Amino acid sequence: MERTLSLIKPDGVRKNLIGEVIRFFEQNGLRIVSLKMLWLSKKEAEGFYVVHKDRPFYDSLTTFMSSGSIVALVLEGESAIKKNRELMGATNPAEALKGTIRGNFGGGIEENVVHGSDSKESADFEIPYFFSKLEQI
Ligand code: FUP
Repeated sequence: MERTLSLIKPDGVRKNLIGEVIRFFEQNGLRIVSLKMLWLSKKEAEGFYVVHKDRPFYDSLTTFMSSGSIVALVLEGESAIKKNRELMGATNPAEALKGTIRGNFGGGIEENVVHGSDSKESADFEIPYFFSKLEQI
């Protein structure tokens, strides 16, 4: 069993996709072990995406990620990191397969509805960024 962090981004929340996304995870064998709704400050979004700090899209991405409420989830399942990435689809919704979250609902490379840890190392940084030990049931 593996765990991964998922975020429903501000565009996903604005488009009323919280239930749809959560149901999709559950229907595809990922179990929700932690869940919360919150609104990141610009600083908190910068800390989360610090790995991208030298990229040209960093300022825009972190402004977007702090533009509204998000939902943070810890998902658990066999190969949960890879499985979640498959369910999300490619980063750019224009390249994401239909039937994936980004393929179905993404509005653009920035407004791509969901985030998911891309490796065990990322998950180990990202899960505790949002959830204390007590919240990781
Ligand atoms: P992903 O892991 O699929 O979310 O993609 P990346 O880690 O490569 O990028 C993180 C986020 O930065 C993406 F979700 C969207 C944003 N991004 C841009 O806004 N422009 C780009 O050119 C690439 C990524």
